[in-house]
Amino acid sequence: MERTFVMVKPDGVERGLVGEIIGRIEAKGFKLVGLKMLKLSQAMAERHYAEHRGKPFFQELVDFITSSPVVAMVWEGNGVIESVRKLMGKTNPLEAEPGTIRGDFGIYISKNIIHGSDSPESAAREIEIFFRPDELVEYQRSLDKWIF
Ligand code: 3AN
Repeated sequence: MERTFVMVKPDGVERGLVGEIIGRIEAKGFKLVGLKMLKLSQAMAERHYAEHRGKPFFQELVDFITSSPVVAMVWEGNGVIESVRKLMGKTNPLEAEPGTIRGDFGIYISKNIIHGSDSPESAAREIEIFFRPDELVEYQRSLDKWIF
C-alpha cells in the first residue's frame, strides 16, 4: 500500500494547526501509521532538504525547520502521495487555492505550514530519515470497506 511522509512544520505546530491538519487527512480516509513530535537537528534538516542545498533559501529553510518542534507522520492509502499534495495546495500559500491547507492558513512561501512527499522515491527517502521500520504500525480498519 502506498505511503507518504507528512510533516507539520514549526509554524503549523506553534499556530495550533496540528489537529486541523490531521483531521483533514483523516477525514479524507487515509490511514495514519506513524506519528511523532520532535525538534529537528541541523543534520536531519539538511538531509531532509538535501535537494535544496545551494539554493538561496536553503539556510533560511534549515533555520526555520529547526527553530521549533515539528509533527512527523506517515500516512497510508491508494494515491495518498498525490492526494496529500492536493490537500496541501501549492508551495506558495498565496497561490494555493482556498480549501487547501496552505490556501486556507498561509501567506508566506517560507512559512507554508506543511510538508508532504512529492513522489514515491521521496516518500521512501523521507520516511527513512524520520522513522525506524518498527515505529510504523500495521493494523486493519473495519471502516476501509467504506473507503476503498
Ligand atoms: P513543497 O514543500 O511544496 O514540496 P519544495 O519541496 O519545492 O516545495 O520546497 C520545500 C520548501 O522550501 C517549501 N515548503 C518552502 O518552505 C521552501 N521554499 C521553496 N521554494 C522557496 C522559495 N522560492 N523561497 C523561499 N522558500 C522556498
